[in-house]
Amino acid sequence: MKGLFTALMVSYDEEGNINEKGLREIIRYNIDVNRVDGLYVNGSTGENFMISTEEKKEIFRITKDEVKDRVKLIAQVGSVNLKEAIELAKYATDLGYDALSAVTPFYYKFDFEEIKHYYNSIINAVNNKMIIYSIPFLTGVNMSVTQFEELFENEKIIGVKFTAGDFYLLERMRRAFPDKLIYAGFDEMLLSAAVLGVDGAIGSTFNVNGERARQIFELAQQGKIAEAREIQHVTNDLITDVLDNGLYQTLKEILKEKGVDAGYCRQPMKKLSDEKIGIAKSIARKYW
Ligand code: HMN
Repeated sequence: MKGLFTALMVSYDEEGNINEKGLREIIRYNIDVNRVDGLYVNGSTGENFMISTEEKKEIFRITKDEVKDRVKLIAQVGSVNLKEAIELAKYATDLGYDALSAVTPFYYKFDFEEIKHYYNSIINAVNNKMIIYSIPFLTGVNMSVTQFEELFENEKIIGVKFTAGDFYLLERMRRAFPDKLIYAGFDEMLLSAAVLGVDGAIGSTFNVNGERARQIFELAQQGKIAEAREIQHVTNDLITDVLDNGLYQTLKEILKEKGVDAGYCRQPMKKLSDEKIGIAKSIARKYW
C-alpha cells in the first residue's frame, strides 16, 4: 500500500450526473499515463461531500470494474452520517477495495471520544483496514500524536493521510509510528514530506501531474534532493497557476486538453468562465 495514489476526479455532466464514460477515461489515464500506484476514491477531489450515497456506490463500483486488480484502491467512506459511512465501508469491502479511509467527522465539534468511536465503529463492522483522513484546514479537527496513538491501538487502523503543513507534527508522527503508513496530502509539499520519510502520497494534482510527482518522490528517496527540488519548483508553479484559476475545474480542463472527457464540477461549484477556460488551456500548454 505504499506509493503514489491519485485522489480520483469524477467526470460529471452539465446537469451534475456521473458521466461513466468520462470517469473510466480518467481512471485509465491515471493508470496508463500518470502510472500511479493506486487511486483514492471519493475523496475531496471526487467531490464526495456533494453527492448522494447511491452515487458514491456507483463511483466505487465503476472504478473497481475499470481497475480490476491493476492498481491498489482506497475507498474514502467518511461521513458525519455514521450509518452511511458503515454502509459504504461494507459496500467497498465487498467490492474488494484494498483499504478504507474516512475523513475525521466534521461540522459538529465532536470530541476525541466521539471521533474514536466513529473510527472503531466503521472499521470493526468490516474485514478491512482503515486509513485516517486528517485534513484540519477543511474540517477544523486537529489531533495530537497521543490521540493518533490511541486510534492506532486498533490494529485495523493502519495509517493516516496527513493533509497539513505542520511538519513538526509530521516528524513526530513518523518517529512515533514507524510501522504505520503515512501519506502526504499536500502535493505542493511532497518533497518536504518525502524527506521526512512518508510512505506515500495522495494528491489531486496527480490526475495530471503524476509523472513529476513520481520523480520528486523517487529522487527524494534516493537522496537526490537538489534534483527533486527543481521538479518541485516546476510542480509548484503549476499548482499555483491551477489554484489561482480554480482547483478542480482547472484540473478537469487540463484533462480535457489531454483528450480525457473529465466533464464539469458538481454544483454548488461553479463553471469556469470562458476566460478561465482559456487560462486553463494555456496552463496545459505551458507545463506539458
Ligand atoms: C482527496 O481527498 O481528494 C485528496 O486526498 C485531497 C488532497 O490532499 C488534495 N487536497 C484537497 O484538494 C483539499 C491535495 O492534493 C490538494 O488539492 C493539492 O495539494 C493542491 O493544494
